[in-house]
Amino acid sequence: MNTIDDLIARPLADLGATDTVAVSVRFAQAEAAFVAELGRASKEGRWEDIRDRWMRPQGQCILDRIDSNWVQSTPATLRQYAQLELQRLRAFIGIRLFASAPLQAETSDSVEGAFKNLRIAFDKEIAGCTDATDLGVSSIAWLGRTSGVIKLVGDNWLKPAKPEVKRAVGQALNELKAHVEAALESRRAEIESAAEQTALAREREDLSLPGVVRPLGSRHPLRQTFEEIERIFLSLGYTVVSGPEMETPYYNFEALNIPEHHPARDNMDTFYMAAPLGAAPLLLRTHTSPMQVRTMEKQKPPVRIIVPGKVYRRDNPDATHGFMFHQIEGLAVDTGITFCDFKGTVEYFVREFLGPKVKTRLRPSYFPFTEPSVEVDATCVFCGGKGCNVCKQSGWIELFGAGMVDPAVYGFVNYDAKKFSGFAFGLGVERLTQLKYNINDLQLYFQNDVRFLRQFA
Ligand code: 2NL
Repeated sequence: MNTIDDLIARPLADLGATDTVAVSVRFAQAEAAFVAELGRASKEGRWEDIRDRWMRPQGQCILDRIDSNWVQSTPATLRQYAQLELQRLRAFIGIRLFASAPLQAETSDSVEGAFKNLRIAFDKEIAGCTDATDLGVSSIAWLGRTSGVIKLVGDNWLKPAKPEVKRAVGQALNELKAHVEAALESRRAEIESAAEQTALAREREDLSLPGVVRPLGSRHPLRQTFEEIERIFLSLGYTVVSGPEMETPYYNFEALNIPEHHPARDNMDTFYMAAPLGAAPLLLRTHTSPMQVRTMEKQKPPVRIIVPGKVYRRDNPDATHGFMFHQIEGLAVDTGITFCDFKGTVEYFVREFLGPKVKTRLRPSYFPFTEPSVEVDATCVFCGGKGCNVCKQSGWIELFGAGMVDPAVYGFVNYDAKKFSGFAFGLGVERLTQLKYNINDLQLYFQNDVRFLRQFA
């Protein structure tokens, strides 16, 4: 059985030198043991036994044994704390024994004296309360329904009081109870407002402190190029559209005049998704052209769109290759669009993008979806056309591919190829960014190294 004697036998030193909570728990156990013993003993009218056991014989009563076995044997760091706990326990027990002893009062004056003692003890206790927890403990100690001091006084003083003093005892008890309640309440208010004051002081903003600098970050160079190119084509009346990165072979190849086994598929080897048996396979788009086809399916000319986005081709990464890159493709279809409109648009774009001094030239090329097809070159932005390492001494730099839309493509989207004509182009965003900023390694775009990225802030 875990009696108070067992408890006392175990020194606090076992607890570890820093644990005040463990010390408090021990004292709370002792207090609970006392309350239980007193409750049992009072019913049998044996309160004196309890008093003798807990307080009387010097050095042998429980409180003195707690002092020597717990407090004195406790490491120095905890001793002061344990001493306070013991002091509290002594007061607690003293008051309860006092309230349990029959009232030795023949006159109302002596009744007053007895109650005054309780009141002094209470006032002292409540003055020592510094927080809501302390107050809660005191509130239960005094007002607790089963073993609070007020209840003990009611049982032990009021109930057995002689008729001559009963009225005075009742009145004094009511006054004490009212005092206890009011004092607890006002002390609670005091503690709360003090806590609020401290919190306010702590939380007050000091407007003279320097602000917190939050790094803003910057747009990725590729994003900057996207936005620059979009701005140029928006100013020409184009609309920006985007679409899925997962496509069907029909939109990525067939509708663009690239049938199966066409050699143009060779350099567009790409990533196919596993499809359920019998279902059409899906692939990662190799260019953003599928979205132009989708737009033409939905919309009759005039069409003026650019389609920015990610595209994928199976490739081994190095300074000039990656398995993913960014494209902006453009498409203009209307009645009477000629190669001349195409040239004018290309020149306007290149001058807006690289500056007014840059000249352009067109070289014949091949794409399955355009006829004729061209490569657009610009005079080298690094040497002004004189010849340097970047342009391999030619004075020209290849910018992008383009051409007049092959009439075969119109067949797939139900456009009348006799009525409508147009041009299309495909810009590599990495390449154009590289030219503008003289970046020599494609992989730098995707490594997220802030030393690289900060240069474009
Ligand atoms: C390049 C060249 C090009 C197109 C893309 C296109 C789209 C449709 C119809 C006709 Cl729907 N053409 N796109 C045309 C010429 C060139 O891209 O070097 N891309 C990185």
